[in-house]
Amino acid sequence: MVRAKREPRSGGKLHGFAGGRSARYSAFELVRHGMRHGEWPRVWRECDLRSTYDVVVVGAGIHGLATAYYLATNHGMSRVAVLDRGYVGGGNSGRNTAIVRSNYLTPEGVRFYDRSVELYEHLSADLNFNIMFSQRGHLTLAHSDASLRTMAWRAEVNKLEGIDSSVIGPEEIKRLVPYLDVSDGTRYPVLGALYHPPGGTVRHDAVNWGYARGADARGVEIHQRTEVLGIDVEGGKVTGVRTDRGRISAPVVVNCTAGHATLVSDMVGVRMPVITHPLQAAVTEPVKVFLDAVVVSGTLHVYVSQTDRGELVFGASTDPFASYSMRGSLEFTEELAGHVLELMPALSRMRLLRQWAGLCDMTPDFSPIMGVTPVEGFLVDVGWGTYGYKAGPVAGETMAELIATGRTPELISPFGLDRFGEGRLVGEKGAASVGH
Ligand code: PYC
Repeated sequence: MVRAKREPRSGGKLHGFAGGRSARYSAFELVRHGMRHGEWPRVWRECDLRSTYDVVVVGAGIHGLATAYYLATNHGMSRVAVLDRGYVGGGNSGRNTAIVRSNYLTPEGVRFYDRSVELYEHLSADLNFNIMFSQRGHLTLAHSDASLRTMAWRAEVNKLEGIDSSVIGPEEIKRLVPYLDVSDGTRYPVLGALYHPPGGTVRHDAVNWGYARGADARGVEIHQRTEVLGIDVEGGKVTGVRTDRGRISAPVVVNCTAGHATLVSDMVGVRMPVITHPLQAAVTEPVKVFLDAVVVSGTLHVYVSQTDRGELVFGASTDPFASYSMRGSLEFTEELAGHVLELMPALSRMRLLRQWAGLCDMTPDFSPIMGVTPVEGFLVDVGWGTYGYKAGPVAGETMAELIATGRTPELISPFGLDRFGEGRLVGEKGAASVGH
């Protein structure tokens, strides 16, 4: 059964991107403020670091900010500090391709990411901040009988979980994406696709800023340029963190970092089964909007979407070596261009504007690691491989519930660290960068 499309919750008033926690501007005032930059109020405060908090969140990306936001909003916990050695959204939360979808392969994954899609659907209204969530539809192409079978398998799991997802053929694909070459004579013929209408993209910076502003408005403190140097543990329990701005006492510390998740967990001696690989992406010059869907080819290791500004955003598979480097490479550009042109030959004269890399903390089963650890008070929300951005809202919501109630929510119970020791892996082959 395919669930009816959810209506975004009404009643939230969008007050635009204006700063100020409860600012309301008329159109005229917005223009006036826009012309005079100095007058814009700060979107979140700069606070002195206190010596004690109830919760310290390490990492001011979407996961850390969402955790803090839901702690304050859903559980009334606002003695919370979010620390980041850089700036809000300056890590992987600003280095992704902002794709949102829930058409995974495992029932555990599908349920989890579907809750995220649901939260994204209401997030502009909840945060009173336009996150530009565009549910334009998501197509995963199949170029072989084997991958067509995997798409059919995913579609069936998706439908059983109430997700709008089905396998469609080349004619329907051509109708949805006229620029795609679905002819017979290509090297990688398009035999079909997994079509997931609720999938799409968000404006990732807006999500980061919206959560930061919402958390700050509820009393959470966001401390940028504050590096965690160590985490103190006494008698098997967390007692606080040492930072380059001083020590903080706290009974709960949550590791919400990406790219360096193992280094923070190492501070308390909890080893994470994570290997970090770069994933490169690139964006073109803007052109008139012609691409109405997100198009993915697992076989060709490429995905493409078009932003509202008209740029094409491309991403690839993870680089085949472990590294913390975020430099782009010529190999990536050459391969990307070759693969994109296999799919859409008409793009041959488009120019790339820039490229970047994010760091993917890959786990052995392509599922995240969430929940408690052997050190009391040290929680993790890490191992986000190629699926972190889309999971931000649900990860924040469930981690906040765990911290506030001490009970692990059902949605994240499959993703505990203990699964690796107990052999309960959640092999998520619907994740990007996993061979189909
Ligand atoms: O899961 O859709 C995805 C994705 C695309 C790029 C990285 N992950």
